[in-house]
Amino acid sequence: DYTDPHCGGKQVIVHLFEWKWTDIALECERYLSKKGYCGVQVSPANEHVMVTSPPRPWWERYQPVSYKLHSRSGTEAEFTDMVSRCKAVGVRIYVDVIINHMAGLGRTGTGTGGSSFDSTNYNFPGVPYVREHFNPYCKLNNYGDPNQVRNCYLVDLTDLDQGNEYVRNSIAGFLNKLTDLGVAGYRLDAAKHMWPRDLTAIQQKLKDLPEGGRPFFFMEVIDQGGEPIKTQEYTPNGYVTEFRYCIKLREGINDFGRLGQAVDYGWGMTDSGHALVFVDNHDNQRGHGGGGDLLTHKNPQNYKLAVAFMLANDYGFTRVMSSFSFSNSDQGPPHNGDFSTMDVTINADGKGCGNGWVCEHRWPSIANMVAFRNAVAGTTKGNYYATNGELAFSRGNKGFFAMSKSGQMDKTLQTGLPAGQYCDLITDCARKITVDGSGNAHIVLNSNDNPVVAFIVGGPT
Ligand code: LM2
Ligand code: CA
Repeated sequence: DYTDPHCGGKQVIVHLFEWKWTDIALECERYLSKKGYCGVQVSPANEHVMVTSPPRPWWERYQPVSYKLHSRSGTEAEFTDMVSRCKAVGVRIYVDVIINHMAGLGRTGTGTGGSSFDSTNYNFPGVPYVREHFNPYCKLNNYGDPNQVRNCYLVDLTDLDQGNEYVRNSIAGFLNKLTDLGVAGYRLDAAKHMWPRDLTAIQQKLKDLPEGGRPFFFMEVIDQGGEPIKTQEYTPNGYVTEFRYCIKLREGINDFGRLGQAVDYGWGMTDSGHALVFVDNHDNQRGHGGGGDLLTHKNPQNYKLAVAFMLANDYGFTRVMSSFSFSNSDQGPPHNGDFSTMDVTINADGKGCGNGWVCEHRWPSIANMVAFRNAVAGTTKGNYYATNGELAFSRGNKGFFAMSKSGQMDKTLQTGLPAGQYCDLITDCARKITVDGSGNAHIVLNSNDNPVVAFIVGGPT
């Protein structure tokens, strides 16, 4: 079973996209542990190409050169320090691993860890991999053909043959090294481009975590309906990304009346116990990887509502995106003159970041919903109320959530909760809610900044 994230029942991970290991270690200690985040998806940790044209794009990290732990985010020593410091405060690390391919055809030179490579000749001495470890060249241009999707070259990236025993052992060795360091799981990049049976064979070569249990796996499978490859082929291997939810959440924020149908099993959406869900990811927020018209930090008001709803709703295992600001879709992270990644600075109010880092995971309507999701885990929705611009529901008899598109609400609603005084989690108790003896409460929202209210039984009062 590859579905346990190993974080003591916590329910939310955050993708600290392109952050340096030193900054992630600090964020675990000063913030994520206190807010109840389960863990962090980190950018690829292994050695990758350095692309000069365009200058150092974010996507250079999706072209591996070797499995040495030396990337744009830092050295092996820094990585190791981050994993153990985060783990010590109860925050786990999930590594984005690229095992479908190595660097793109035609690329040669030296990687971030000093290894030479020559994709033209299929030579990656840092692993090492040679010609026989790759599938024969064919261009991937027909997503209607599962054989092509698995065996041909995605955007000319040199496609590894995961049916080859040496390749399987090399990949397993890489993952086992990360497991030894205390990593709790993996995001499998381009899983759709690998055969599920090969992933199973690789998983069978993996160690248990030092504290016991199988590593957590979530596979990137872009299934938006309409292609033969389905997320369900991968659920035996762990969680699978559910990209249709991104579309459903964007539509539902336009008209809250549609959020009741945000999970559409008629459309083939993944069962809740295997769906890794998110409002946007590092790819589709910039038009890559199945991107389109989605909600991102660039539309902050609707974005807050979408993420808060996702965290309140009873579907999937949730991932919050934490971005850097960008104006073109290739642009890499905020950098110094030598292209080294800039430090993350924290704003004085703690609710955002500087130096070009957006830190959506610190926005109150997002960050404070983590405690809500953790508290109501295992319950279902009740007392559902929705109009075009207002929405509210309870989660079992443990919590109540409401949001308003305009930021305004003045409504008496059934909460399903025991009578008493409750604190709004979003505003750290600046708003208080009284539930009367029949379970009703007068819900008042009047802030554009915090268009969401959430309270839990057993929370602060
Ligand atoms: C994915 N899913 O399976 C991601 O959705 C996708 O965004 C990734 O591509 C892909 N896997 C590989 O991990 C990203 C990026 C591409 C970029 C690749 C490799 O979206 O634009 O391709 O990483 O860095 C770039 C160039 C492309 C070129 C390729 C190979 O944009 O034009 O293809 O490098 O040199 C000739
Ligand atoms: Ca492949």
